[in-house]
Amino acid sequence: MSRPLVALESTVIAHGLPYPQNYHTALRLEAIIREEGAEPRTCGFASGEPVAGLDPEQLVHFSRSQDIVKASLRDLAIVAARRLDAATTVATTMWVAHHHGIEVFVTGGLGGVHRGDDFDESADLLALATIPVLVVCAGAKAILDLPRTRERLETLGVPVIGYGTDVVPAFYTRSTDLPVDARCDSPAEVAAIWRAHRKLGLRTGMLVTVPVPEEEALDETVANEAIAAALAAANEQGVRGKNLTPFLLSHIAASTGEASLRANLALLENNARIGARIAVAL
Ligand code: PSU
Ligand code: MN
Repeated sequence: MSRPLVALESTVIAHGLPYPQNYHTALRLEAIIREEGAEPRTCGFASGEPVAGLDPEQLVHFSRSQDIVKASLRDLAIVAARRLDAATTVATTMWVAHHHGIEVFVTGGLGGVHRGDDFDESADLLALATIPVLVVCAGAKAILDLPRTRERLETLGVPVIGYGTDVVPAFYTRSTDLPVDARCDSPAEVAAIWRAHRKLGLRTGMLVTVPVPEEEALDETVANEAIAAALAAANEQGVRGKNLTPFLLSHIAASTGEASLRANLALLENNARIGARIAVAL
């Protein structure tokens, strides 16, 4: 019997983490998924073609090159027509995964509604509303407006599952006061809800949120201060649009040093393990 497939994104590699940690992380996540009995498929666009399963050479290229485009949904046609190399976000990794018949996708943090600007809303939410893929993440990134992001997911009909938690985690930290729609404590429970979702013919994605491992979670005060400083810097320098998320993440990485990087790596590895187990349970 062939092993179940698990998709991974490439924006976190090309634009979300520094070199060389990004490359090592890409390989580590793939290894964890194999350990759990599934097959990893890191997604991206190579010379304008959608790829589910970048090879090690391509992963080096995506980790080191400064010329990798960050591609969300609105960029795909341009990337394809111009034959560009492009890293896929949550939104476009869902698209590539679905295109290749992959149902489970593991990532770190979801995009959502940015703070102070209700119109800057990630296409990750549109993708969740329209592409039937199960996305395992550590919540929406804490740099966002989490209550508004939670409301949008509800409006769009996206089930939000808490894996071992009753509240939505906040990426660097383990909790918020925002409730999940259902708590699951095993891969089998998640698999049962996803199968029901598909059987009902629902066309939306589903979110499985997993808190960052306790030992590596960022102190809440440290996280909030780093986020406030990053938002102030972005405002001052007029950073907007697709550059905003990478700018905020690298500002936080620089101001908290190792701590936020450690949290980021720990939650990615944990999500890979749980995502693979869910794929196996399916
Ligand atoms: N979370 C991270 N690192 C990242 C991202 C999220 O910790 O690099 C990326 C994901 O690929 C996500 C994207 O889909 O940021 C959202 O960007 P935007 O807000 O521009 O849609
Ligand atoms: Mn945006």
